[in-house]
Amino acid sequence: MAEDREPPESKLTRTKQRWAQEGRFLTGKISRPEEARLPPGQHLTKDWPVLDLGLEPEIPRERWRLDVYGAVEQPVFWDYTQFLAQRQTQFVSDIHCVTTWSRYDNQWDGVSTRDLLAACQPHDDTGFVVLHSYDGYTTNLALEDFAAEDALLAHSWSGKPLDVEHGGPVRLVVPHLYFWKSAKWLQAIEFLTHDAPGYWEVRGYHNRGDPWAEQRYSED
Ligand SMILES: Nc1nc2c(c(=O)[nH]1)N[C@H]1C(S)=C(S)[C@@H](COP(=O)(O)O)O[C@H]1N2
Ligand SMILES: [Mo]
Repeated sequence: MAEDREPPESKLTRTKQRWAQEGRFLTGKISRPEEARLPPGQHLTKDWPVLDLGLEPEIPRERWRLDVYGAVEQPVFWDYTQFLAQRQTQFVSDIHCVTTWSRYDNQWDGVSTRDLLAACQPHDDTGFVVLHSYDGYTTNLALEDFAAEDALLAHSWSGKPLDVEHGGPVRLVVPHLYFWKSAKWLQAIEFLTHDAPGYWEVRGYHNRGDPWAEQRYSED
């Protein structure tokens, strides 16, 4: 099981909490993926900003482990070699960060979440997933969002192993939700029958985070 140590509150954490309270960046517009590629309130960037709590844990690939546990028939515990031995999938997708930058056409390689689900076989009453990271970060997803067709546990970007600053050895990528749902430095995946809000979700950010509906912040 992943340890639930709380990461420290940084200046960034306090600033982003304040944005949630103020409703910063909300446009009040609704846009649909069919109509426009760029969600409301977002702007395009060509570079790839680094956003995290500032801890950036360095996990050597030979010491990395993925622990999949909870409401599943077959708990999974893979080292990096076992992870790479799973069926490999490639997707090209867009990134939408809640701080308003978006980046198009990111090429990811890794294990699709659907292949992971086939391996661990969640129980019928499982509805939620919590991602636990090596920096103490957590984020929650509904099982159906985790199981999206283009979601994957990525080890490479643009054909190269993922840099530490972007979450290597392995990060989650869930392209249809704001990027805070895409946990970097993935350590464990916990399957639950009840929802359990994560780091940003308990600090004023939306529980689901759909960029097309501009679900930046929680309602209350
Ligand atoms: N483990 C971990 N994952 C994380 C974060 C974090 O602080 N720790 N930050 C999230 C946020 S808020 C964003 S916008 C993206 C940023 O990913 P990037 O640095 O690769 O652009 O990672 C997400 N995943
Ligand atoms: Mo973010």
